Amino acid sequence: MYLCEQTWRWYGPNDPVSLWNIKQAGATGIVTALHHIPNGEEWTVEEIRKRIDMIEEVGLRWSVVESVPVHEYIKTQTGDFQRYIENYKKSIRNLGACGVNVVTYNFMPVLDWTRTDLAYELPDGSRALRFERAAFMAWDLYILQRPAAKEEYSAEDQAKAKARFEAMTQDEKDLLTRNMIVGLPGAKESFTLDQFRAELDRYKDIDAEKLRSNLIYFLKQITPVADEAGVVLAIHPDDPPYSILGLPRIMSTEEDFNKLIAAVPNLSNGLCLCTGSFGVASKNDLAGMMDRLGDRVNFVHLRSTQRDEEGNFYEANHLEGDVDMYHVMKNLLLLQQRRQVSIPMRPDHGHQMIDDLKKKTNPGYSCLGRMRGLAELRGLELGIAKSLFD
Ligand code: CS2
Ligand code: MN
Repeated sequence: MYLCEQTWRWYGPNDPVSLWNIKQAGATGIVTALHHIPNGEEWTVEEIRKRIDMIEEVGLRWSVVESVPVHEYIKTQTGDFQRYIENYKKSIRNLGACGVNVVTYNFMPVLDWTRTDLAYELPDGSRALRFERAAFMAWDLYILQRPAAKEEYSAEDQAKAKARFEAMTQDEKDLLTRNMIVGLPGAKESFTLDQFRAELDRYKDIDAEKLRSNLIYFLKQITPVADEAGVVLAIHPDDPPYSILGLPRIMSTEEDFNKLIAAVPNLSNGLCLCTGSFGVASKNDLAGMMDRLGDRVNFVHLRSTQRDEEGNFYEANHLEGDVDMYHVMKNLLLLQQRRQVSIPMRPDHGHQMIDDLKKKTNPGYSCLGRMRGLAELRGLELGIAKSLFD
């Protein structure tokens, strides 16, 4: 019987959650990146080996890279992007040579995941990441002051944003800006407002079709190298799964992913099925995607979100919220039996809770909330597995 490989994201030696903590949480695989290497530069065999040694010293294994970041020049095809693609190829070859075989990446312009609140208090006193649409629009219209924003929001939305903005204190505005743009662990960059405007500006002539063709160009170059190096890729979906700040988004639905496969059929062209990201759009049928896209699912992020009619959402407990985790897990289990492999899975984010409330933790990546998530998920998986196959 094939069960998931239980993995855990670790930000490297500076992560307040240590490798021993992770071992005690019961994960066996590590998901990490060489965050100290500047975005776009080659990951050398030497640096990769150092990291492997650290991980293996406590009896864990480096299962998945998350992420080898894709430089903005590659996404926009500007500057010396071809050099960055060559570096990306080298990093993939080096990872493959060292036996690290799954590489996650995303192709979201400028920002990785976007939230307005990184410490939203839930009724049980734990804290979650949240996207509040009115605060987001208020930031876009009145703090960032993006010129096109006015044409993109309805009069009703603009009124909501205005009221929300006027009710904010200066401290709240500053915090909102920090949450939006100053960079999250694992995110690529941190910006000032002006730098951020300049980053957005790079995309003024890039619509979704152009961005998609840039991604396809990138994949056409990278996948043959990955195929040869024994590495599989896993593109992470957009979070949230729709366009924000006028930026194009091209990995928000099942159809988006199918287009990539049609354009670049190489076997290494795969998906990171992140239920929390895709799940924000109610039209995404997550359990069905697990089944239909299964042959290309190389990595799985399990978490849930709770949406409302206003377009807000917060990250719910792993087995609660809108994601139908039971059917997602059931199909993941069936998929693993069909393919005869264990697929790496990690609890993607968790609430800040219990003693972690007193600690400085990486937003979404404190220990105890993820430990709760992983424990629930492995129990769910084992329960389904035993009832199906025992
Ligand atoms: C992650 C993403 O924390 C998260 O939600 O799933 O930040 C993910 O690491 C990147 O998008 C992958 O490149
Ligand atoms: Mn994810």
